[in-house]
Amino acid sequence: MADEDEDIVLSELDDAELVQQMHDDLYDGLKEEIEEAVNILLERGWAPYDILTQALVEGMRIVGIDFRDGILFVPEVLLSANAMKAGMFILRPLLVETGAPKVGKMVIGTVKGDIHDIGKNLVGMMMEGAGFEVIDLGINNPVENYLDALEEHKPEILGMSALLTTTMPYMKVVVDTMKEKGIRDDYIVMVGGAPLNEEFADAVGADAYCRDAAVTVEMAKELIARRHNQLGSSD
Ligand code: B1M
Repeated sequence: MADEDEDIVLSELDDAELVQQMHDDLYDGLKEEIEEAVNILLERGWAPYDILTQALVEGMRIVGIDFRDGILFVPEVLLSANAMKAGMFILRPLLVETGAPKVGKMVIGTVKGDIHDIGKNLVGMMMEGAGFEVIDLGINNPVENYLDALEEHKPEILGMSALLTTTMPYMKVVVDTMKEKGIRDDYIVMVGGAPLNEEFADAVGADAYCRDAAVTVEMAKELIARRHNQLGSSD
């Protein structure tokens, strides 16, 4: 693909061609091209969220299919992930920019054994954009990290991310430990990640399964409002 791409001037492509080219460039792990294209779309008046979903997330979805099918391997996917992160880095301040008062606090981290963080980062960005304060614990978190952060930051919400079928059961370890310590009901527990579903979230004792970042924001607002109403009526 590189040879054909040498002569392509990104700024000369129309929007649809540029988005298509971004999918290709993400696939090829071309960080600088992704940065340039994100800036071009911003200059053309695209909303940051549309660039994120239509160009970056969709591009990563395509990468995921070929990774699954053994066409792409870890080193190549790492380059794609780096290119995606570079695009997200440009969009981040635009997505999190909000004059709104803080509506709540969330601690979020990827569970032990799992180093996938693109989806979690995106959730964090969207939550910040919606007025939440977000404490990001990063990747590969054992239960102690979550518990320490809950004690230190006293958030309303604990968010956990897992992208592997082998790591998602760890969410139950965290929830069960919270139950043992008698603190489970002090928090709203929200979980997400590509292999999860509603049934799994119920099984591990979470309050909500979040299919994507936008759903996470809506769900967080709803659950916090519900909690405030419950606390209000029990006074
Ligand atoms: Co990985 N990987 N990977 N990988 N990787 C998957 C997950 C996989 C499905 C690919 C495949 O086979 N099709 C597969 C898992 C299969 C399975 O478990 N059944 C897989 C595998 C096997 C592996 C390795 C084991 C490969 C190996 O080493 N042989 C290895 C594991 C490493 C480890 O964690 N211990 C590995 C490594 C990697 C890279 C390092 C190369 C890279 C990660 C880079 C990084 O994150 N910094 C990588 C990537 C990029 C992927 C895919 C291609 C893309 C993931 C992604 O970023 N998606 C992925 C394929 C796929 O998911 N289809 C794959 C884009 C992102 C925006 O979506 O993360 O789903 P997502 O997040 C969404 C929602 O899920 C939700 O909102 C997000 C935004 O809308 N969400 C939450 C996520 N977390 C949430 C938390 C919340 C709420 C919502 O809290 C409230």
